[in-house]
Amino acid sequence: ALAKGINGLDKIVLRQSRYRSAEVYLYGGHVTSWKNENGEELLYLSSKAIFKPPKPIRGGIPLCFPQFSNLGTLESHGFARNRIWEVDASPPPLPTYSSPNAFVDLILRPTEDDLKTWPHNFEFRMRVDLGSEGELTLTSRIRNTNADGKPFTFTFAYHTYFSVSDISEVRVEGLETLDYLDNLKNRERFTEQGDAITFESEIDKIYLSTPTKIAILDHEKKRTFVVRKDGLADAVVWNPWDKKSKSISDLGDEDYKHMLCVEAAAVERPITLKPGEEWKGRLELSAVPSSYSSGQ
Ligand code: TA6
Repeated sequence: ALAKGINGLDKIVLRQSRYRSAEVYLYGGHVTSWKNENGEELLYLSSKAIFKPPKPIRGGIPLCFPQFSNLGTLESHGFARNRIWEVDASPPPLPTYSSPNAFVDLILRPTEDDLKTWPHNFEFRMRVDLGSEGELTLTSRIRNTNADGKPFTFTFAYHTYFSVSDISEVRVEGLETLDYLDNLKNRERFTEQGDAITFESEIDKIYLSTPTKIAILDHEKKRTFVVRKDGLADAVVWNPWDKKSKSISDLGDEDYKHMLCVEAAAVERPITLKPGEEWKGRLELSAVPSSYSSGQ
């Protein structure tokens, strides 16, 4: 059901139990909240977030499409995150869903103006599903609906902001020994050495062809986020740290201590779709007590 969110923007509240819930704004098709059975917020959302088009919402899960980052002709991270999406009343069936009340199907089609800057017709459908164990699944399906016979190419990311208690106590497992492009060094390619990733300064790396499972261990909270992804080869890890944070007006100066972006993405090898073709990219997030998190 639709509800009114901040600044009167429409949002959908998904609920599995009294506290277990998620919220999705039609503005951006943007997940802004994901709460566990104790009512604890699992996503970071900036207290300075501006819920006003055309500024994308800072935090939650921004959708980067049809261009990840600012490498390309479009605005940074593309336009999907600052368009008003619609509820998709008759979505094509997906194989499984967890509960009739706890999912929503959204759709984005290009506006006339979008077609001027990115001249491709598409249908971007996304299902947001809150499972009975509190897992949050986002399934995106992007179809080329060009009538002119032309293929199109895009990059993509679920730019998820996780809430963490203290960034210097956090480690990420599943990316060690992988190649990455370092966004702080002109996207030069390096190989990650040794152990799990820990954080003591600004990081902005695109890990290439990663395993489908990545874990974020929050030592202080004794919580592990498990990220599972499908159709998205890469994973971006971003934390702006103190100096960069000060240049981001809708991010609190100290907020970098309590957030970490781990983003399921398709960046190194852009996706190309011919007319009629569809791409699917799936993200599944779960949050479990740390003691249960080891193993695959
Ligand atoms: O995913 C990392 C990144 O591309 C960084 O380079 C950083 O700029 C961040 O996203 C936030 O971008 P935004 O356009 O939302 O300010």
